[in-house]
Amino acid sequence: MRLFSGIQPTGPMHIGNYFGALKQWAEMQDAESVYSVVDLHALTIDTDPLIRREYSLDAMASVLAVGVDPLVGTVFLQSRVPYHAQMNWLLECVTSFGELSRMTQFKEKSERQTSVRAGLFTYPVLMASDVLLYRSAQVPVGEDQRQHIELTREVALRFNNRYGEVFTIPEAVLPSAGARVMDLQEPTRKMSKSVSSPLGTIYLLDDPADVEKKVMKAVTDTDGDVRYDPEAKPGLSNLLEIFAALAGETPVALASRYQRYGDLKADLAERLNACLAPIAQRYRELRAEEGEIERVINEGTERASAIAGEVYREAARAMGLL
Ligand code: ATP
Ligand code: LTN
Repeated sequence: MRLFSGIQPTGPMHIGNYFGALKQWAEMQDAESVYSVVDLHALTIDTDPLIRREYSLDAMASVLAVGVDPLVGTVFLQSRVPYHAQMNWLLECVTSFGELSRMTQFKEKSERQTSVRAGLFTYPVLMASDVLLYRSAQVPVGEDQRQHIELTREVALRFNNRYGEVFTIPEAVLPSAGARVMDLQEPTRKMSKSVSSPLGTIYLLDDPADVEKKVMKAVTDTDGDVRYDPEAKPGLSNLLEIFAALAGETPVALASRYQRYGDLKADLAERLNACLAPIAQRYRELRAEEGEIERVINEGTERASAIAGEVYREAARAMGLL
């Protein structure tokens, strides 16, 4: 079954990206999976062009380091396949201003910026274009992207009704644990690449000592009862949720095995470090191999373009473009 997902090269990857998305990318990959570092999306945020280039290479290396294999499926850089920007325009003309105004991520992100780029407002349409260009049936993402996938479905249905059956209607696939990893210092806010929270964010490339420090200092509460209760105990429940994503157990089952926050935190730090060590090692190897990432990008561009070109032409023709 065709899968598509994308990740923005907006900075170093964190464990929210891993448990919410990248881990599933690796687990679900097959000959039909298409994964992209969506560098056009990252243009919605102000970044120095030289740093932007590095972020794209870093993001590619992170995707490969978690186990996504370009020999199995397709891995590519969005800006190398021009059909994404072209399809974006077609679909902007199938999406309403009102629909985009309801996107909660836009509301949150635009509040944090002084000058809001028009691209930040229309970006869900580019995301819909990404997914629909590959006729993807499933889209592995974290919880924060659920609303964008819902919009993608509505746009695809509207297009199909108006112009003929061109698109597959996709669905979001969320992990059972870790779909919304929260910031360790501010557990009511999601862990994020674009908000600076050095102690609250665990990066895939953090030193083991830093991971341990961040987990041990994670904000919890003072009632001392180890219990999974995201409403009343957001900090502790977030740690249990991360632990559950690592251990393949439920947060409730894990909670029942601990009496003290300190013991839970120590075990969690150890498990996290065991999970992250091979990822960091593979990442460093890839970043040191000059040319390897460029080879993957070139190969991926060809494979992605072959699929996307065909679907783009079909959509354009259906809308009446000659
Ligand atoms: P930003 O904070 O700049 O929006 P981000 O950290 O959300 O960036 P993206 O590139 O936008 O990263 O997201 C890539 C994938 O990671 C998406 O599928 C998204 O749902 C998932 N993801 C991001 N943050 C989290 C999180 N805290 N918990 C679970 N999944 C997450
Ligand atoms: N908008 C997403 C990244 C993204 C994506 C996609 C995810 C862009 N295109 C297509 C899934 C499918 C984000 O900000 N996390």
